[in-house]
Amino acid sequence: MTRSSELFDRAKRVLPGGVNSPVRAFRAVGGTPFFVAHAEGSRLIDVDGRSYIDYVCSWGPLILGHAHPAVLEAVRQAAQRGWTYGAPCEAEVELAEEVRRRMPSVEIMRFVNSGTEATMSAVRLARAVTGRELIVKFEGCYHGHADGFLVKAGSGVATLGLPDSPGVPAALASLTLTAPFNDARAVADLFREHAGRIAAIIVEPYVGNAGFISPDSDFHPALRDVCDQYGALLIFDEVMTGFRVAAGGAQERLAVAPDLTTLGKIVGGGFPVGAYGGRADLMKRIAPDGPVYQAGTLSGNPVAMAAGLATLRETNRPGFYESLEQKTTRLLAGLERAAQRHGVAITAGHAGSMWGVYFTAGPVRNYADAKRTDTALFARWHKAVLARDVFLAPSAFEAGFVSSAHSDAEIDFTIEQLDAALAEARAR
Ligand code: KE4
Repeated sequence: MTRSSELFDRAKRVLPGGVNSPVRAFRAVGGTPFFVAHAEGSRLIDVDGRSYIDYVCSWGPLILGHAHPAVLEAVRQAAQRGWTYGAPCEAEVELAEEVRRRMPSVEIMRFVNSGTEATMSAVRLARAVTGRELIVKFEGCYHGHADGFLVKAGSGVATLGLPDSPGVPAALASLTLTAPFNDARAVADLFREHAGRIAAIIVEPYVGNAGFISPDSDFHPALRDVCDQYGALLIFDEVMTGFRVAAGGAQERLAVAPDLTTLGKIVGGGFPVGAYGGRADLMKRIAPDGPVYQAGTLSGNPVAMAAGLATLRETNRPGFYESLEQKTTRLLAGLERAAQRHGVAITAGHAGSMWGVYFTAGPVRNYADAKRTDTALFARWHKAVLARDVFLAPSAFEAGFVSSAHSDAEIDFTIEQLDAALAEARAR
C-alpha cells in the first residue's frame, strides 16, 4: 500500500472521487493518482518519494516550472505586506498594464479568480452590449464549468464521456449553439439561421481541451468576418493560450484581434487569477462604470498579482519563447521518430510550448476526429510512461506543456521513455 493510495482512500471519504477537479482522478487512464509532496522546477515529487518530469504544469499556469525563485520571492515580499486588502493596490494596475502591453486588444480588463469566472463574465458582457442571448461555442472546447458552457464541452467533460452535465437547465443550454471547430461554413449557417440573435462566438484559438487542435489558417479570419457581418462579438478564450503560444498569446500568433479576451493560468503564475478584457467601449459597460455587474472578494489580491507579474516579467527575457518552442519541437520530433519505428500512427501538434498527441494517422481537425482516435492505446501508453517517471496529462483530451525549467537533458530522457513506453503499450 503506497502512501498515495492510502491518501486516495482517505480523500474519497471527503472529496468527490477523491479530487478537487475531475480530470485528476485518472479515470480515463486507470490506476491511482499519485499525491504530491512537493514540486520544484520541472519535477513533481510524490508522497512516496518518486520524482516525475511534469508535462502537465498544473494544466498550463507554470510556464516557468514549479516554485520558480523569482515568483517565490515576489510572493513572499507581497505576503509580508498582507495578502488581500479589499481595496485597490498598485500591483493590480501594474499587472493590467503588462497584459495590455502584451495584448493591445485588451485595452481595459478586470481581474477575477479563475478562467471560469473570466469566460462567464465576458459572455454576460457580450449579451448586455448586443442585447442578444445566443452564444456560439465549438464542440470539444472547454471554457470552464459555468452552466452555459457545459454543452458538448471538452476537457474533463470529454474525458469522462459525460453527456454534458445534469443540473444545467435545458432553457439555458438551448442558448448555446455549437459547431465543429475549423468549420466556418457551419458557423455562417448558424448566423444565417439565428440572424440578429447571436451575441458572441467564444473560441479556444488553439484547442487545448480536446487534445491539441490547430486552426486552419482561414478559420479565425472567417470568425472575425462573420462577427463583423452580423454585429456579434468575437471572444478569444486565451485562458490556456494566453502568454503560452506567444508573448502576446494566440491573437499575436494568428494576427486576429478579438473584441474580448479571457485569460487565466499563466496570468496568475499558478495563483488563482483569471481576467477578461478588450475594447474600452465594451469594458466601460462593466460596473461600476456601467450597469453590467461582476464582482469578487479576492479579485486582484496583491499576492496573486505579484505572482502573475513576476511570471510575465520572466517570460519577457530575450529568446524565452523561441527556446521553449525549440524544446517542444524536439520533444515531438523524437516521439514521431519513435512512433514511426514502432509502426504506430500518431498525429502530433504544437503551438509554442503547448502540444498534443493523438493515436491516429490524422488529420485531427475537430472534436469528432479526436474522439475517433485510439484512446485505449493512449491510456496504456500513459500508464507505461508514468511508470518511467514522466507525467503526461491523464487524458487524450488534454494538452501538454513544456516549461523553461525542462532541461535539454530531460527532453532527451523523456523521448527515450516515450519511445520505450510506446513499444510496451503497442505490444499489450
Ligand atoms: P478554470 O476555471 O479551471 O481556472 O479555467 C477554465 C478554463 C477556461 N478556458 C480554457 C481554455 C481552459 O482550458 C480552462 C481550464 N482548463 C482545464 C484544463 N484543460 C483546467 C484543468 C481542470 O479542470 O482541472
